[in-house]
Amino acid sequence: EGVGPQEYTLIKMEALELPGKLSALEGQGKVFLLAATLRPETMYGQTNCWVLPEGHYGAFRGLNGEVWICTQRAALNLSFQERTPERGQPECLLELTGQDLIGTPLASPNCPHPRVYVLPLLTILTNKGTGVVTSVPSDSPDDYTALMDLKKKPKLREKYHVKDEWVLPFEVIPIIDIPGFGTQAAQKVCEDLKISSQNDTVKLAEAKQLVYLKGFTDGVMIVGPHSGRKVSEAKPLIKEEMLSAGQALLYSE
Ligand code: A2H
Repeated sequence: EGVGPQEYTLIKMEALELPGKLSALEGQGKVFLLAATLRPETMYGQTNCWVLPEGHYGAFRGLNGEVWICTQRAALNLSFQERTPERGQPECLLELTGQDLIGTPLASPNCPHPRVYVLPLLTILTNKGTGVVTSVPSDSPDDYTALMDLKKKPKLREKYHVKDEWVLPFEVIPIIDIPGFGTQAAQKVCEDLKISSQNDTVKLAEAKQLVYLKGFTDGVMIVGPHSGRKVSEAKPLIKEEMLSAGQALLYSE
């Protein structure tokens, strides 16, 4: 944990349908899941979205008549950062669990798939970010391992009512070349360290450290409008593009 505040980019992942309990939001405006990331330049590699199945979430009144889904804690922080209509009093339209969100189809900025799905990640912390994470298995060891767990374990899919078609068609998308690690750095590091599941938290922390530092300092984008540029140069540009297009917002805690 660092000392100063952490600034996240919140990626607005739009619900394309409102299945199950979410149908109560019909007619309330566009509905977005807000995914907190430190790596806005990696959105070209998104394959799904993660929530904690037993986590508590809410659908809150956001700006411009939109509905934003995140934890209560994040909604309160957003309201004090002048990013909801009423300072200090985020309006909760609907209480949800992570399980209620699983299977929701989403459209996300810079994502090559027109729709990706909300899936369960068991290591999400609800006291960090928004409790919603966008999944980039090419560059995040957590995301890679959790996606492989779901692909390899039909029982795990069954337990969280995850349909095969929300997982099996989605492959790792190479987006960044890291000298020495290649274009699927998360996979390489997870294999090198022999990480066997998302619960292998000690090794995953080591893997994250390795890929994260190397990716930022030596990585080169191989997709998108900044292809050929270093990650460290592309990152602020891509972040600014999404912010000014209204596809993302800033959040700190
Ligand atoms: B990152 P830090 Cl490609 N619980 O985004 C668990 N993990 C969370 C979270 C939560 N509540 N909120 C955000 N995160 C994840 C992309 C990414 C991320 C890549 C590579 C590394 C990476 C795609 N997922 O993070 O503890 C989010 O995943 C490695 C550090 O605040 C967010 O950025 O340092 C990162 O962890 C924030 O972690």
